[in-house]
Amino acid sequence: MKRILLVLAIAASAGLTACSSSSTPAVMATANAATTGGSAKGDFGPPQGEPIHAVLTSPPHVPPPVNRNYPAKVIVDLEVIEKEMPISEGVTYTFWTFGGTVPGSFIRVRQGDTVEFHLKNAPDSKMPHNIDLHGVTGPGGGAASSFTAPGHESQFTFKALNQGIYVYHCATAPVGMHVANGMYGLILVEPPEGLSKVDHEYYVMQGDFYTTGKYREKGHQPFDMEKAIDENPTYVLFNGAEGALTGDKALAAKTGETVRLFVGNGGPNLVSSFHVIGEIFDKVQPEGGTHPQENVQTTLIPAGGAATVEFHLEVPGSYVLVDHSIFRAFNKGALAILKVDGPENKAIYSGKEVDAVYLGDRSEPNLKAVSTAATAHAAGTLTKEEQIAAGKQLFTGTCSVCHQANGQGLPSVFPPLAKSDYIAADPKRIIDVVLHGLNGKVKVNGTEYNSVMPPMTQLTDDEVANIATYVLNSWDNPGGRVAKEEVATVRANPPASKPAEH
Ligand code: HEC
Ligand SMILES: [Cu+2]
Repeated sequence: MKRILLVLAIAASAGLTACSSSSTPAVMATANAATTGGSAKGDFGPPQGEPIHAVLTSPPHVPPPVNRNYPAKVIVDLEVIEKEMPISEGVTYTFWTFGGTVPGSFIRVRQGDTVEFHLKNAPDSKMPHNIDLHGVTGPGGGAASSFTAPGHESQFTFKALNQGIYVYHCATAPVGMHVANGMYGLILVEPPEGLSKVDHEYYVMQGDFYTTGKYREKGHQPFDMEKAIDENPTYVLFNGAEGALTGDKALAAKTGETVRLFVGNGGPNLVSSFHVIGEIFDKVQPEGGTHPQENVQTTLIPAGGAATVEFHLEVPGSYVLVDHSIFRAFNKGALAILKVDGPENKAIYSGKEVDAVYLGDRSEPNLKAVSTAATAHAAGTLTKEEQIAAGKQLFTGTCSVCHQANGQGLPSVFPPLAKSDYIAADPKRIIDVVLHGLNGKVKVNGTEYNSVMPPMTQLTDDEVANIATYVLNSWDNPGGRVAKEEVATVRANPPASKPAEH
């Protein structure tokens, strides 16, 4: 792989290109400063040939290489669409998007191209919008020339002087709010000789989101300006939704292949410590710059910045993309999966998949039952069976790590929930245990435990209610039901019983 890169680099520096197009004269970086107002950088002269309409792609897809050896006029048509979409299972948010997705459509041009940019704002939009592309040389990066009211279109033209991977975003006041609602994406300006060939290119972009409700609080969630100003996100996500890149939407590759990720960070606030668990980046272009760094574990991606990372796959399995500010990964959603198929390679790694105990409900996301229960609750038709089904899914992500999927616990470490006489003695105390934790001596089924269960205040009221109902109706426990409202009452009160026997 390294050798191929080297050969390409030599070919490029010798002015050769791998392109097949031979009819049009290649104009390399020879324009003189006088004709370009002082900057010869990337100005390869006027556009040649017929104008080209840029291929735009939705994440995680990347348009094909431009495969061109001359500067062209490239027309980009991008529409701003405000729309409600899921941000997590059973949770919706009104996103403001470039092209209907978060992040927005991926744009790919060649250094030296003249880009004629058309920004449309959908007629049913409520807000005006504009675009600031970090790959533009000129005040505002296009923002001032692209302010567009609902139902209107604006147009401006720029020359892509610098190669690199650049963020674009809306810059309409209040800027933070437009960005927080998902208004960002990436534009790749290829070097004249193109990028080295890889087997897969993917588009991944992190963003932080601020909702009035808690993480995974069901229903439609409005934007919370105060949380945004405090830089205290409810969600930190790759590609705009929890689960956007897990399960059957995971990124895919095979062993023996090379992968290039264009990783952006829209912010608005957080800096990403981007890491792929179980991989080492062979090559990173930090901050989207030209000079690569090699053999990198974690790369910092600033808000409003991007990086290109490349790696080669040796061992099959699930590789987890995270923001290594790790609470964001496990408690705010900043987690994606690259699924690699192929034969085991025991000489490099002995094997075993990343398992559910580690990834919780994210390894095989199947939280349908949870949103079904939430919808039923809102409609006032929630049944015990729906609560049990939802609780079972949630138990996998939260309680099974310690108490085990079968409720048996681990001898002398984690007490059993199965046929627990501690639960039977007072079924509703389960709410208190989950919300406030438990420590000190407890006796369960004749065995004494003296350990600590941390409080799980991050769970929403309906999550606690459903988990408790599931536990009460499983493994010979006494049955019964816990309502969301009962959980709210316990949460509002200080630890009800620091029981005397502890
Ligand atoms: C990090 C490990 C851990 C997790 C996760 C955990 N527990 Fe516990 N749990 C414990 C420990 C340890 C105890 C015993 C505490 C003590 O010794 O005072 C306990 C005790 C309990 C008890 C009372 C004793 C019994 O066995 O009946 C209940 C009920 C319980 N947990 C329910 C839950 C539920 C429901 C969840 C998921 C929301 C959960 N726990 C998650 C570690 C955990
Ligand atoms: Cu906007």
